Amino acid sequence: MIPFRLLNDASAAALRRCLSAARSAPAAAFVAVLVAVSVAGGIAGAAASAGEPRPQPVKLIFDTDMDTDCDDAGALALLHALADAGRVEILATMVSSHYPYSAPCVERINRYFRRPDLAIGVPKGKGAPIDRGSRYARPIAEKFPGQLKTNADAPDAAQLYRKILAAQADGETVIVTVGYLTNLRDLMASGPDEHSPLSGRDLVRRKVKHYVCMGGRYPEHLDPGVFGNLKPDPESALAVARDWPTTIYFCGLGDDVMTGEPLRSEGDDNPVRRIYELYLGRQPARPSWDQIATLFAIVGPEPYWQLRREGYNHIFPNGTNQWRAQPDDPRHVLIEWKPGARDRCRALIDRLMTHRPGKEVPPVPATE
Ligand SMILES: [Ca+2]
Repeated sequence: MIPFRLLNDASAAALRRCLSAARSAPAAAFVAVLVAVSVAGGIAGAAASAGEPRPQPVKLIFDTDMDTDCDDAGALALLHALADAGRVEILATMVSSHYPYSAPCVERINRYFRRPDLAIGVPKGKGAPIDRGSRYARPIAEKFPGQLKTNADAPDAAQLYRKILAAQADGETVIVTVGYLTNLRDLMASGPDEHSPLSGRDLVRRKVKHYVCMGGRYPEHLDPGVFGNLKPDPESALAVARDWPTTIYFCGLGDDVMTGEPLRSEGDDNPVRRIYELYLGRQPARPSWDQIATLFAIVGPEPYWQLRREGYNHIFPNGTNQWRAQPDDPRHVLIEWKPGARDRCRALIDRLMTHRPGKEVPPVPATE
């Protein structure tokens, strides 16, 4: 609640100044004290009557695979809803997949939500295998209008990260990955260029507030089958977990948070509805891994989550993982549910996923 605290501190300081003035000029200052008290009370009252103080929008880079699962599309819809609510400024919607229609699919969703020009970068080097496929990305790219024909039309993600981060104030940008960690590995490995004299890692250290990683399961995930976000490109996952210079919030929640059913009553012009249809077939809903990480990146832990700070996320060479109590790595933080929060969070995700561009956004908890 930083803005609220600042407001109260500022009001208290104004009040102290008036009280001090009152000792030397009692009559005029008495009026000033009354004004100060009523202004302070009035602003605080307005904030309280609105339910919560209005936080500053989070400056966010969203990074998605947008290929094998449909929850990426749900997360991108939720992101646009929160941008329409003034809670987030979307700096870019990066793509970590080599599947050729993933970037066009992201662009089509951005266009539906009236942000057709959002920056999109894709990995140009090594990463997850290209043959992971997608049930929906190509049909969406072909049915809905847009500029990108394939990923080849989009620029290099690491370079785009550098350009965007260099232009931001220090320590303000939040990154969330709901796909592979390929672009972040490439960003950290990048060198000085026309955007910044800093190495990629130093640029991240200076500009990135923290990073939210949807990846792995907790306390452990030892199934070697290649699915999820860490195993398709384990080298990148290992490099980022080891070398990332700011806090990483790891999130593996979502298995039992089924969402997407209300999308069925959305119109044909909604690509997110179509993606869920193409992915799910006759299934009614899908887990919400990517939406949860994205929501956390924007609203912070309150009111749904608590943080486990001790320990670290041990990632094995094949991308499987295990949260270990020792040694403690102060950069690694695990996101866990607060008791009873899951159903309320699920309802909010469904409401945000069915947001229509230009329409009012349902109430969202204040940023911690
Ligand atoms: Ca994903």
